[in-house]
Amino acid sequence: MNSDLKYLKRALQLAAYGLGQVSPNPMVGCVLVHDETIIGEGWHQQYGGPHAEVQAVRDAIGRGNEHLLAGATAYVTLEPCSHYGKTPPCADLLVEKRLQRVVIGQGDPNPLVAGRGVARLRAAGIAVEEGLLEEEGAELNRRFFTFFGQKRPYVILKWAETADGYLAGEDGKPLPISGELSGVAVHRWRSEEDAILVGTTTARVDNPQLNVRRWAGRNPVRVVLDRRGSLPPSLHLFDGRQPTLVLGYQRSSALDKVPARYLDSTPHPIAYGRLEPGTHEHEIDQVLHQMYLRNIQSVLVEGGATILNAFLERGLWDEIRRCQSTQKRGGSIRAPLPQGTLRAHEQVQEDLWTYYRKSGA
Ligand code: AOF
Ligand code: ZN
Repeated sequence: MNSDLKYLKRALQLAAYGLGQVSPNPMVGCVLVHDETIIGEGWHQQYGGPHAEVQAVRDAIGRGNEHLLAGATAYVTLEPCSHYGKTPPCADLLVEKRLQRVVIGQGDPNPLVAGRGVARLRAAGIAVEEGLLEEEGAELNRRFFTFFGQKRPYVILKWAETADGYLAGEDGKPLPISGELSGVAVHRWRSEEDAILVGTTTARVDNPQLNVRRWAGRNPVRVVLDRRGSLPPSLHLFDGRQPTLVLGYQRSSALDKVPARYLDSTPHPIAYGRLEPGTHEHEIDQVLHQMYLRNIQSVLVEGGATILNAFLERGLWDEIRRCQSTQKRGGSIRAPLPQGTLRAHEQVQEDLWTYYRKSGA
């Protein structure tokens, strides 16, 4: 393997440590190399925290390698930023430390940066090579690229079905389908996405909390579709413990009963997003757009059948995670038919998980 690729792959490995910690920022890694030796490395560890390049420079300094930065090569998985955001521009830092060469995995689609980071480096006389690790980077940051490329969050559909293909029992009540370890995996997945979405029936019948309890990680934004604003205020969803977005054609009457301190306040606001009746826009497009407007880059759709099928019919989804138990239980609500390209099977205790990607993706 050529050594540029070798160091970029190392940087990508570091970037991946940011999963579940950095969104809506991308996962980014950086490796600094002098004379075929790594003198410092780092990754973007936390949303709002220092970027990968800053971490790597600090690491080099901490190791007593500051004098080696001038003339070194920086390997960064994403184009170094050029804007004053939560932190000053990384491109400026690389210029200031007099790096000689910068090798970049792929460009940054964020309009605040796109191309400007590279232009700034070149203007300072730094040799820049771009686009050496696009495919792997696009896979790692698929949420971030979908958000900027398609102007909607990345959509993961998740459901658990019985061996005979049901989502819910005869009475419409949830069935205990997946086992202990599958439950832990689902909580880990919740911590990896910006939002979880459920439909009205699931909210009413299951009364879910939609938080991360069985894994140490961030809570996602809860999003609930409440078309006619009919959900009762007693639901966990309205407890103000987590940011919550209620989407409907009518403002939910539950919102009038929610204590004022929860409504559009920090840290845990409950917000209402209006869906417009009678527009040509499909409901699912509107649901995703409301999330896009709030900078939500990914969403785990946890049911029920109506909303899962709506996403499938509209073709607006990116991944499916389907859990099949070994037990037949009979039921009333049939599980959706998965589509797309089968990527992997995973046996988790008694459960078989199957992962699909949209064909062509
Ligand atoms: C980099 N290195 O490690 C990351 C970058 O609000 P801020 O200041 O954190 O900026 C966020 C934007 O910066 C984000 O949308 C993306 O364009 C870029 N992320 N850039 O040079 C990094 N995480
Ligand atoms: Zn930066």
